[in-house]
Amino acid sequence: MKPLSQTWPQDRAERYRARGYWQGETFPALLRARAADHPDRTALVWRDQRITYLELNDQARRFGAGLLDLGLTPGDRVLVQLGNTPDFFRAAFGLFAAGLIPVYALPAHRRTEVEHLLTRSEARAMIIPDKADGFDYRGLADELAGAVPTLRHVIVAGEAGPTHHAMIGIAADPARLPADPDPQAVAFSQISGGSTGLSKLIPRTHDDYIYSLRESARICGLGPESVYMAVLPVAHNFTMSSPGTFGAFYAGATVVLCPSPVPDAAFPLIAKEGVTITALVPPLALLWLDAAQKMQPDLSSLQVLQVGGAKFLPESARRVRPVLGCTLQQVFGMAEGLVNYTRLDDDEEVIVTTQGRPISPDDEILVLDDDGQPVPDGVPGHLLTRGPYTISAYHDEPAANARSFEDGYYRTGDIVARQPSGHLVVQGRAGDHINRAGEKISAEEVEDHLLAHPDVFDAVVVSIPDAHLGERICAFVKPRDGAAPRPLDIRKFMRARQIAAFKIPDEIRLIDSFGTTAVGKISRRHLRQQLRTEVLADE
Ligand code: J2J
Repeated sequence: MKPLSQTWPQDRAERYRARGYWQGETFPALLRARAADHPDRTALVWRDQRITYLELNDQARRFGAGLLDLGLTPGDRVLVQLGNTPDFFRAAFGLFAAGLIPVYALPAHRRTEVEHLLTRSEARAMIIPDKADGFDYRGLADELAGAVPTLRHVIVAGEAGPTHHAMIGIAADPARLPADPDPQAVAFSQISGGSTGLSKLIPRTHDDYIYSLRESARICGLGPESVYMAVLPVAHNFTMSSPGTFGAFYAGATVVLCPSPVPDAAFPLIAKEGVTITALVPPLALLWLDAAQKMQPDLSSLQVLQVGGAKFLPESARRVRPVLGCTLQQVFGMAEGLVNYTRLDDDEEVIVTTQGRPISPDDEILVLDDDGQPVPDGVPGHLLTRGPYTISAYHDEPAANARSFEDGYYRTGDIVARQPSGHLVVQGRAGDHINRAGEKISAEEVEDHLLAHPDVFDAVVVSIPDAHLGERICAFVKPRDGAAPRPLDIRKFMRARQIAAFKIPDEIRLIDSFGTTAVGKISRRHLRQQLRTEVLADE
């Protein structure tokens, strides 16, 4: 098994320690400390359940010990594909306590993505729900059990079948848990949004991630009295760490798990639980703004609405304070590391027109032109960054690492303009991914699925600006000679390939040829740009 690691050059590591960023904290110690300091405080609220810090810590530790009893050993990877329920946190903190390494998948992922992540991480076990949103995760796990040689255990949060373990039955004496891990060791793997091909594994260490949580909690004003509501998937880096659920735990605050992002569910919960801060992607923020204008809900407890994951346009951003009565915080982050926030006391104009500035004084930011030369402030360029919580390599991806990292800097693929204050304004992407309501989708990956269709000769996938989603997926399909596939059938075909639903094109346009500049003679990137421009000219 290839170990997961993440390292920084010695001089930078020493600096980050000397400046107090890396304090040697670890996840098992963090939750244990909160449980010791304020055992009875509510850590999690879910439907009618309230779970204290003491209970969460105990349940997680017993579960972690039970996993070791199953035969898993520290360092083993465990895929976690759970939604916004307390089991996600029992699983994550149980794994931390046992020295096992969670690899987070999204609930929307299907066989293709899950198999890839299991294989890439050489996972020994996976933790899944029984059923959620009409999908039976157990059936998928059974299919994968034969396909992924390393996979030994399927653990079901809910009703388990004969070939699975029930999560509830896995428990043992925490005395058998190992000593706390090395703070420099990898705590878990996040996954990349993927601009080329399938997701890559992003190993994050205890020290680096906890630094970003601690500072995020401070920047977002979290304290023990704060109530953070998780609306977006909890496995997403934004919801986990900016400051997210883990940042809330860091601050000893309460996390409320919202069963659905729609205003009918979320607004009453905000009032009932006194939610002080929550986080949305732009399309949801727009939905909430419109609903709040109609419904006049009681949102008086809400102090901060964070919006991030995709660009929130100033016209929409401007509506947040008057309509919701709270401060907007724009968040521009990435699972690879760097996170930017507008500060709560920034001028309103800065809050509505920028995507914030970095967490750390040691986040090094480069904005470069196409030739790699720095551009002056205010001029858009490619954003590169390195710092105390930004990775310098994906797990076991030599080709992608050569493309994405240079001299310790991560090439974010984002085009930004920096203001003299250090605030960044996101202008777009250099690469070919589609940011559909905050979900990042690789054009190449969707094209590959389309090309597998027997009637498809070639396919080019582009992002099109969309009033609701921010961007939508538009696929140009050139059929094989004599074939006339219907868009409906192409969609059905893609669904049958068991991929996350958010990757199915919103629009499929059949096309006779890709113009005079034949495919193969110019780069696909260029072709995508050309087609995108044509669509925009039509609209
Ligand atoms: C424009 N583009 C944005 C923003 C992310 C906090 C918040 C978000 C993420 C996230 C995260 C954007 N405006 N406000 O991990 O901790 C686009 C950029 C970026 C990519 C990263 C966090 N906020 N983006 O979205 O790994 O293109 O992380 O490079 O999913 O989302 O996506 P992801």
